[in-house]
Amino acid sequence: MTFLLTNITNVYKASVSTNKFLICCMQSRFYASTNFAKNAGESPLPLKDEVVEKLNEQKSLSIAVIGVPNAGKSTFINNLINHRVCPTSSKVHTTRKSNKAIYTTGQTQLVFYDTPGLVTQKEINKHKLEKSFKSSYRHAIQHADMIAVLHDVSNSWTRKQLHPTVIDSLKAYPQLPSVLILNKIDAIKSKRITLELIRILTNNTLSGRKHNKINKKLRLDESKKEEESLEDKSHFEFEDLHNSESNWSNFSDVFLVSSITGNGLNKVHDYFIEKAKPCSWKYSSDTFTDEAPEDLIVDSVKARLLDYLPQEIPYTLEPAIEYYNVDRNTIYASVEVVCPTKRIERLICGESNGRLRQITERVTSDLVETFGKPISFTISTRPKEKSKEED
Ligand SMILES: Nc1nc2c(ncn2[C@@H]2O[C@H](COP(=O)(O)OP(=O)(O)O)[C@@H](O)[C@H]2O)c(=O)[nH]1
Ligand SMILES: [Mg+2]
Repeated sequence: MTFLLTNITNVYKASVSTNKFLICCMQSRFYASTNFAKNAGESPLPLKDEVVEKLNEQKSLSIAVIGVPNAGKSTFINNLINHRVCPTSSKVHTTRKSNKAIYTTGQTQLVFYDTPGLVTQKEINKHKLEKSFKSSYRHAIQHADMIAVLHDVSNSWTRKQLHPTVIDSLKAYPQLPSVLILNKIDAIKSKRITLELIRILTNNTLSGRKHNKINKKLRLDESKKEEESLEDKSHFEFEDLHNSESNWSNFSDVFLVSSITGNGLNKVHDYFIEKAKPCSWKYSSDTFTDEAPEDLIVDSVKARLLDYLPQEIPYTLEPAIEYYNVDRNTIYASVEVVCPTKRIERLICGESNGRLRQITERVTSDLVETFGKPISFTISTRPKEKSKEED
């Protein structure tokens, strides 16, 4: 039986040589291994009929979460299932594939496809993204039972229209039910703006019992409109967009959430559970991702490099796993970041390796949350030219 480490420890080792920097970080958190729960009861094996019955009770639902980069898709999934499975960053990701986050509660298994953000051809060129970027996005939708469009309402330039690729995807899979999730509502002060947005983005199709409350509120606001001053121009911005081709009339439901504060997430969680259909699970109940741990680690490093480095630099870096092993329930891993030049390497490391230390700490703490295990983790850097010389 594996169990318990009750303290938090941080140990840093920094070795500095002319062109190789290494930061090592060890962290552990209070956690319980799933083996503990499994072994604790020592209950006898269930009879065959009981097993069949249990399988019959199983329900599942796959949800493709789509939206522009930085809409908050990964944060939404992580906080909805209360487990950091998807790496997050404040900058546009370069994740090329759809990651799956698997969540099992009671008899229900939800499978979320965290799709790479939709991008324009210009962005694909700019960040040198591969062609597979687009196809992995399509793959996710093809395998889903439902589409959840995550829309960032904090950006006043883009919030009034759904991204054209979102509309195209919804049109391409009309048989799939879709929901609209307005994210980052913490950034909107006026409720009226939110309600107008719902109306615009759904082409004014909020009707029926489910939306009565919202409709009533919208009607009330309509009557208030004239009385209000011009301080908030949002009505006028919105006028032209009614029935626009850039919005969607067939959303089954609309949710308002703040993925970062957790506001509204419970409702979406319960909704997905309710929509799950009888179907045997694709994954065992303790699986939370189908991604290899090595890939998850590299993706987490990529995401945090974006947070800590300026402009385009993180996109030029090539992190790769150097070492991965699990020993006595502790993960030992190291990632090497190949830098295009020595100058960029110095930039990543920062003065006295301070920046590299910060990045390592941050990734380590992300990984502890992801794996639920203590981890000894290092990041090393080397300039690309060096390897050429050596070769
Ligand atoms: N204010 C606010 N920020 C959010 C919210 N959800 C996500 N973010 C931030 O938006 C950025 C992008 O989030 P991420 O989940 O990586 O977006 P993705 O590219 O769509 O997966 C991060 O800096 C998040 O902290 C939210 O509800 N409110
Ligand atoms: Mg993401």
